[in-house]
Amino acid sequence: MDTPPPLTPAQCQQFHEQGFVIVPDVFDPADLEPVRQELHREIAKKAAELKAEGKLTNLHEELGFDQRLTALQLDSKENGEAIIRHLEGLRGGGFHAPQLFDVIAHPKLLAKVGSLLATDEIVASSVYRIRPKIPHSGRGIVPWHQDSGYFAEHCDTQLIITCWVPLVDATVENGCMQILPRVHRGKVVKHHTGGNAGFLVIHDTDLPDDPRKAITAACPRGGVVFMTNRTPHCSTPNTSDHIRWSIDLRYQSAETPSNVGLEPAAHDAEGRAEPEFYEKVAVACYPPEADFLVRSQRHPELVTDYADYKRRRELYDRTKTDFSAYRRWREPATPEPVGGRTGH
Ligand SMILES: O=C(O)CCC(=O)C(=O)O
Repeated sequence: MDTPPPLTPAQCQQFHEQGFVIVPDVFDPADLEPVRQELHREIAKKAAELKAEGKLTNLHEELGFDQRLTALQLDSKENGEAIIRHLEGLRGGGFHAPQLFDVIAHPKLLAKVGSLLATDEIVASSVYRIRPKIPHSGRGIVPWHQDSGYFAEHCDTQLIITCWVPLVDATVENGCMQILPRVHRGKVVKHHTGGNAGFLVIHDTDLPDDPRKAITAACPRGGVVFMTNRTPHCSTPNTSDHIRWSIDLRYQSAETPSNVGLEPAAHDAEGRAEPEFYEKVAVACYPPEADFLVRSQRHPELVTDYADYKRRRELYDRTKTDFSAYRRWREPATPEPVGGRTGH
């Protein structure tokens, strides 16, 4: 295969000046077909499990990738939520199939990310999310935030790139993102806990600019929205008749603090690792989830393959964590969200 092209100088300039760039043709839509099909298979598998447990009767097998979860959710909100939680990629068993890893480590994407980070030493984060935004359902509506709101404070001034990859054409009707441009060089502003669906939220009055200046980040399937970790963004309701599927992936330079190479030596009965592990892992921008090297000129032998990505993700998953993205923003006496779940 030919070496995939980096971003053009004009695209890099837009990213650095405005805090985002939308590139409509990073992938061929066919490159995303395996992950779409695997997600669809996973929905079928989960639905069959729920049926075997007596929790549903209609599997909605006749419906396609952008419809089936809506029907399952309409029949039972509880079942729909259980399937969404299983797919979204959070700690606790989230989706990490080979087809997803193939997107994370895709040479076409890494070529573009490398041009924004100005390096060939690239670390990917396990802080990725898979978002099936169901029509007319509140759950997928993400309030204003900066991704740094969820990372450890010592990484506020680092560059962590979010690559937002739609698996269907993302439009204003199906609830694509809104992005506030040209303010990403400012600080991480105050976030509050208790936003829609448990997300963090920046109140309009704390936004670094008038939200009416937001741009609508429509993006076709095959395209990618690249953003910085301090770019304020949110997403709007899905008023269409189909599911808005997307994946958001995160990358940083290998020079940026990460937990690459760090692993617990042992666990106690509660899943706690040895104290030295927690001391060392605290340097990472998001200590509870495994980072992994996906591209390296200097150490190609250390680039993570699928088996190691899976092993590291599962190992971190089993390791009890002290880090909570919410602690930084919690008003005194606000309880932690149920299960201490974190998510962008
Ligand atoms: O997909 C969405 O609707 C929101 C995505 C988002 O907030 C993120 O990637 O940080």
